[in-house]
Amino acid sequence: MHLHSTYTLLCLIICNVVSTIGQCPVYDEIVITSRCNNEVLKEIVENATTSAIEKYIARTQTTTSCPPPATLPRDCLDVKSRGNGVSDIYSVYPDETEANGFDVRCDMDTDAGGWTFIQRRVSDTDFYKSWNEYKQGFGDLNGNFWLGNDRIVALCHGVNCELRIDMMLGNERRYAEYSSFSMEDETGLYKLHVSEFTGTAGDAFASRNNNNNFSTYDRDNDAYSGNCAEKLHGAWWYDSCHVSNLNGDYGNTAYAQGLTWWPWTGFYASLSITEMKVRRVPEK
Ligand SMILES: *[C@@H]1O[C@H](CO)[C@@H](O)[C@H](O)[C@H]1NC(C)=O
Ligand SMILES: *[C@@H]1O[C@H](CO)[C@@H](O)[C@H](O)[C@H]1NC(C)=O
Ligand SMILES: [Ca+2]
Repeated sequence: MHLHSTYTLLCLIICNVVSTIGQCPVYDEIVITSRCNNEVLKEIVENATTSAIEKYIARTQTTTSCPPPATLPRDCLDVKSRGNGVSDIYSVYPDETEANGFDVRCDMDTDAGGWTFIQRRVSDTDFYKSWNEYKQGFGDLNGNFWLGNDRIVALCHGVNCELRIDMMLGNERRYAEYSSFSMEDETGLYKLHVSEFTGTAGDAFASRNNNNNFSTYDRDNDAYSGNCAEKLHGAWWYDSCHVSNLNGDYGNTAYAQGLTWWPWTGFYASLSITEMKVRRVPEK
C-alpha cells in the first residue's frame, strides 16, 4: 500500500492509526480529534487500500486546521511523550534530522521517566579510554557504555537539561540530581556546567566539578601539575583532582581509583552500578 499525499498521512496521524498500518512508525503522536470516525477508520485499516483511504478523505473533507506533521523524537523525553513507556533502546534525533540520529538507552521509570542515559556501568569493563573514544562514545547500550561527548552535547544543545545519577553500592541505591546541566563542545574542552543539587547521595559534582574541563589520559585539561586521568585511572571533569570518579577503575577499592562518589562512598570503595542520565526540561 502506498500513501499518496501528505494530507492522507496527516489525517491518519490525527487519528493515530499510522503505526497500526505500519507506514510511518515515527509519526505516531497521539492526537485524537472529534473529526475522526473510528468505525470508518477501522474499516480502512482492515481494508488497507489506498482507495479506501481516499474514500475516507473524500468523506471527511476536512481541509483546514490539520496539525503540523510530527517531528522526529529528539530524546527519550520525546519518545516517552509519544507513548513509549518502556525502558529500552530507542533512536533519537537531537537536531531533528534523520542523518544525525543515534541509538540511546532510555529510563522511562525513574522519577517519571524520559531520561536519556549518557553513562552506564553494571560490571567490570575498561573505561580507561582516550579523548577520541570519549568523544565518540564506546561500549554496549545493553551493558556498560559512555554515550559520547559529542552526543551528550547535542542532546542538551539549545535546550535546558537536568542530570540524574543513580548509583548502587552493594545493595544500597542512592541518587544525585542536578536541575541544570550542560557541556561545552570539543573546542570548549567539554567544559561542564552543573548546578542545583537534590538527592540522597550528597553532592560530589556541582560543588567541585562545575566549570571544569574534561580530561582523559591523553588530554590533560585539568588544573593539577600532574595528570589526574592517568593518576586516577579515569576520564572526568577533574581539577586537582576529584571527589567523584564514575569513569574510574571498576571494583578497585584502592585510594580514589574506583567508582567513587566521595560524600557517600569515601575514597576506599567502588560503586557496583552507576547510571548517568539527562532529561530536557520542556520550555514553559
Ligand atoms: C472495506 O471493504 C469492504 C468489503 O470489501 C467494503 O464493503 C467497504 O466499503 C470497504 N471500506 C472502505 C472504507 O473502503
Ligand atoms: C580549562 O582549560 C583551559 C585551557 O587549557 C585552561 O586555561 C583552564 O585553566 C582549564 N580550567 C580548569 C578549571 O582546569
Ligand atoms: Ca594537569
